[in-house]
Amino acid sequence: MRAPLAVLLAPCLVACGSSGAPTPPAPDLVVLTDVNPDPRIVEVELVAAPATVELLAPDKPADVWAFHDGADPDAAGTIPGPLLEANLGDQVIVHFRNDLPDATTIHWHGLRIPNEADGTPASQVPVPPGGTYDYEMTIVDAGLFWYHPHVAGDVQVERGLYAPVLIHGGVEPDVAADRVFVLDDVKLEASGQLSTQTGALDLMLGRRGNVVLLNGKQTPTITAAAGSRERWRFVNAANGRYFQLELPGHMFRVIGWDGGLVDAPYQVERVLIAPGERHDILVELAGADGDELALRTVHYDRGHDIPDPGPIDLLAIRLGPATDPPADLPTTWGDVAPIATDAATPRRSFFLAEDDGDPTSPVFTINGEAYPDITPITGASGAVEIWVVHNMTEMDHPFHLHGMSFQLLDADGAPLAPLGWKDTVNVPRMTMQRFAVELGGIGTWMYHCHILEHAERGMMGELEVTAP
Ligand SMILES: [Cu+2]
Repeated sequence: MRAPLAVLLAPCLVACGSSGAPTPPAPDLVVLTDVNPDPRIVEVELVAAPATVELLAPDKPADVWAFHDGADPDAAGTIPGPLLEANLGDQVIVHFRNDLPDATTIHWHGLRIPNEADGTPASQVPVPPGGTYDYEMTIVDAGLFWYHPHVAGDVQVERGLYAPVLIHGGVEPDVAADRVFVLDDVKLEASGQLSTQTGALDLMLGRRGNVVLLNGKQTPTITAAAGSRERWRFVNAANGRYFQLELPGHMFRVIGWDGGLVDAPYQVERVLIAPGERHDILVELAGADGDELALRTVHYDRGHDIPDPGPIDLLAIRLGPATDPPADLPTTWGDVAPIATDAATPRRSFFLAEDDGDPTSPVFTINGEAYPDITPITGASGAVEIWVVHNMTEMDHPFHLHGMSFQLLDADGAPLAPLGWKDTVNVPRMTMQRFAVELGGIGTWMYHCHILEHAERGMMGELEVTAP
């Protein structure tokens, strides 16, 4: 169970920096307008529509699909789409309008919300062109989440339909800035337009772009005070690319994962973020006024002999004059009680397989079935299960479960340290990952590989949660 709401509700409306002044959540992110004056209700109008953005260069526009703020008559579509920002405990109402030429839905990745708001073809009829749908939810988790379509996800997300969700609440460490970074890559023609070429390798590996983006920009620059502590929250919105982040000369203090803060932060030199995953980190920016640092992604071997392109810079950090050193870190973090399991806890096994006999149409399966020709699994709300995901293939697959979060277990079934909430876990090739999950709300929830080409070519299943 999570901590009681009263403990977690922090009076933090935009971002809690040490100065007390709101800090921008990220370079070039726009925030959805809350049209409801009630401080406990966030009510927004969201539109998906064709748009034009500049991804390659200012004079090379790309025709994309993008979200924009329907409450702002001057809003234009952006990549990423506008940030949805709320506080723990808020009621969120999203009035969605589809101005695309194709049907779509919005899935709120990682949020534990009612099934009818989950935004999949299993939970609603897709919204036709010109149609509308209202997503209503009460927020029970703080952290970074994201939203994207769940119809032809490989195509629609790649065209630009993805955006972050930031939920404030819980422990707030003293930081000079609290920033959201959405990572993606995109395949562009020399003209700047989105490539229409999807090759056999794209289908096999997940579509890989030739341009890497942070908040929709190639290597944007931020400024920060030398010696300051910043909080960086990352989401990987790419179809297939894995990001392995490093800031040379620095350590990252990981304080949270997909579903909120871990119970005990830990330090690493590199952070691996598979598609769909989030990481919440603290970094203390060492250097002097005038220095420039580079956050970059380095190669991660996820199988099938994908070549190493060398480090790719994601973000430039320009250091300004030093300010007062940050306050001490909190002594307590996420209040995460372990999901109790024992030898009698039911186990479910999932075998991930790929058939690339015909490389132009690879098929990906779970337990021998390719979506939509699958047999749903069923369980009762509140039941605790151990899921064992066996990756029988030559490449990694990030396994995502809708509507509920889980806790990673070791090979013997004991909770792994630190304790934290995950909704997407990378399962390296030819390995097995266990996790404990308490089945959530009643309804049909999807689980799938978050390499979207794999999900749309079979590696997806359905869990029907019934009344206890
Ligand atoms: Cu996969």
